[in-house]
Amino acid sequence: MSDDLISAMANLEEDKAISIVREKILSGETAFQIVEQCRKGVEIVGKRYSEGSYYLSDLIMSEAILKEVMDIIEPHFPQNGTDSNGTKVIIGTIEGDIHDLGKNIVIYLLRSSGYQVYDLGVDVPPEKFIEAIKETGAKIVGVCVLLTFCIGYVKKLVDLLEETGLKDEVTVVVGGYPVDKLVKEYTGADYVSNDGVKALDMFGSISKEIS
Ligand code: B12
Repeated sequence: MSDDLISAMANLEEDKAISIVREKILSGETAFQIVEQCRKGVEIVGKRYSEGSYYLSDLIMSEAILKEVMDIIEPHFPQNGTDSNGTKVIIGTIEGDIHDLGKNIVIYLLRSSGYQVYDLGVDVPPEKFIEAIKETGAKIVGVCVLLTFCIGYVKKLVDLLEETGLKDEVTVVVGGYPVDKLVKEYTGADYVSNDGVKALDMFGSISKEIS
């Protein structure tokens, strides 16, 4: 994987990043490959921020560049529409957290594969997920979390699902940068993923299982 886009994103070189993205599309790189390189670039932005060499304004800048890139590459994602049976999915970023770029990518991928997605937005309290499950009858719940101190709210959501007797009715998939096996164990979620493209296959298997 070439590093030019990763470093342009990491160094917040907006014009350079955009022109590299356009070149990559022309040379046949897929939208998936481009997203992954951008994700790696903003991961470096995050590292520099936590080390103190970047500021909040730099995080905001990385968001702006990533949004521009998404506008360019969105039409280049494949439109599958085949393996989902129109399965309903509820998705939202958990309470306390407003990061939504990754969630929006996942929503885009799901919709272009034929899923019926209900986007609850950001900073969503566990209770609101429960209401939405009852209203829509969705059997898959996607939860996005990037802030580690919000992972407790994901656990609260899974606990609430247990309490309301809905846990066996739905499959909970948690996604986001810090998500790993430990988060799965701690929260009681069914699946975790920090890669939106791989998550699409996961949604495909879940959809087949429940239909
Ligand atoms: C951009 C950014 C912001 C933007 C967010 C803009 C937006 N609309 O989302 C802004 C500037 C607003 C922001 C604010 C803050 N941020 Co911020 N931010 C980032 C940054 C640099 C990139 C995040 C991103 O968009 N990545 C790109 C996307 C594509 O990747 P992704 O989210 O991982 O998504 C992929 C997968 O995870 C997966 N996925 C994502 N969601 C889902 C959901 C499901 C269901 C599935 C299956 C898969 C899936 O698919 C995606 C595609 O592969 C990260 C650094 C990092 N390493 O992530 C810090 C980071 C997340 N932020 C951080 C912090 C601290 C903050 C602030 C607290 C800063 C502050 N002092 O105010 C605030 C918090 C605001 C809040 N209450 O949420 C920390 C969190 C540290 C921690 N341990 O919790 C990070 C890690 C930076 C750091 N290293 O310190 N941030």
